Amino acid sequence: MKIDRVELRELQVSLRFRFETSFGEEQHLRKLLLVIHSEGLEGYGEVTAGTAPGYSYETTATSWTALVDYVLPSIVGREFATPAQMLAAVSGVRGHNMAIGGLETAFWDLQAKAAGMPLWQLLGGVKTSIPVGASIGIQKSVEETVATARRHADEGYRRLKFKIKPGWDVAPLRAVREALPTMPLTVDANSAYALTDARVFHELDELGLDYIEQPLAHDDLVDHAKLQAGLTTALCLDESVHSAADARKGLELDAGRVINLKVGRVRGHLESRRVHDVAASFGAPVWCGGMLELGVGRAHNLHLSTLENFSLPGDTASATRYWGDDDIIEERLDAVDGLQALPTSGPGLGVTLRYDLIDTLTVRAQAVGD
Ligand code: OSB
Ligand code: MG
Repeated sequence: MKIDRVELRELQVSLRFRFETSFGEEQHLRKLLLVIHSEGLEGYGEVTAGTAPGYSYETTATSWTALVDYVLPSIVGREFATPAQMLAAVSGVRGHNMAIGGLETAFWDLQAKAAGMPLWQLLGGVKTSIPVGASIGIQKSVEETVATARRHADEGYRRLKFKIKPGWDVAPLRAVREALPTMPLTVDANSAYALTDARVFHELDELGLDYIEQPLAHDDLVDHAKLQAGLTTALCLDESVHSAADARKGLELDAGRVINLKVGRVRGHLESRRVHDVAASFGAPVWCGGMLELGVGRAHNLHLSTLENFSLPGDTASATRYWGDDDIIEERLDAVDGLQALPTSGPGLGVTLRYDLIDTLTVRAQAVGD
């Protein structure tokens, strides 16, 4: 497929809630939408970087620069037969996986459209209905946490994940466990702890959590392995895994027993499939993480989640929960009884862009190519 032109748009959007994590608070966000034009077809991708460098070093602004200055000049005007070929053309760019992931996923959409098949089939998926959970930010009080937990359980979510930070961990989780004795529960520390905090994790170990997500440093595997050795609860790696090689090292070290797979963090669908396969070879489940995506990124997450070894509920919760009526696609990606269906408006990603709305959200736009 020849890449005729790539359009970038930076969008200003607001979440319906303030999302607090151990690394900060988010509500008013900048998001990057990417459209590849090729031979009369359009492929859609979304850059999953944060607005600020709290989760990782990548941001919407660094992604813009990486794409415009280094990635797109090696891509536009050229012809690629496969995502692997396209990735080879940018192999000289170290890091910036979320920026490149936005482009790579758009290329998959394009290829699926050219083949006239749904993206999930091209990816090799086998499921048609995706069980999802919800990721719940740090609340103002234990009572509020329990009330939020009950509300999400009543809405049908299949697993509830709670953000924790030092000083906000065991007490809220004990209260939620008491209120919801049989609900699958997890916690996500986003790297806020050190090995010297092991006591917290031994207390959490008593609560029957499905896993504890990324307790230690964002670039660590060795200390996670030390912590895992003393716990019954599985650790789940998020920030530490940027490639299938990282997944292999983490699982080989027993730094974790579950992987949160985020498409952008590993450079796109091709590497996601490799991470998925490595995890399967270790007998470790994966689940699809979220980065507060708009409809394009959310749809990519759902298509990827159809692969066999996505055996735990993902973070791809209902779009309406985040965006109300203001998602950028026509299709409503809302879970029913904790299950998300795949968007099916045509081949590929199966979504329709709401260009009128997108125009009002756009704060800068640039096209590369003709
Ligand atoms: O660590 O999984 C994370 C959101 C932004 C950055 C990192 C994370 C998250 C979430 C929310 O947990 C996932 C979602 O609801 O999209
Ligand atoms: Mg996480």
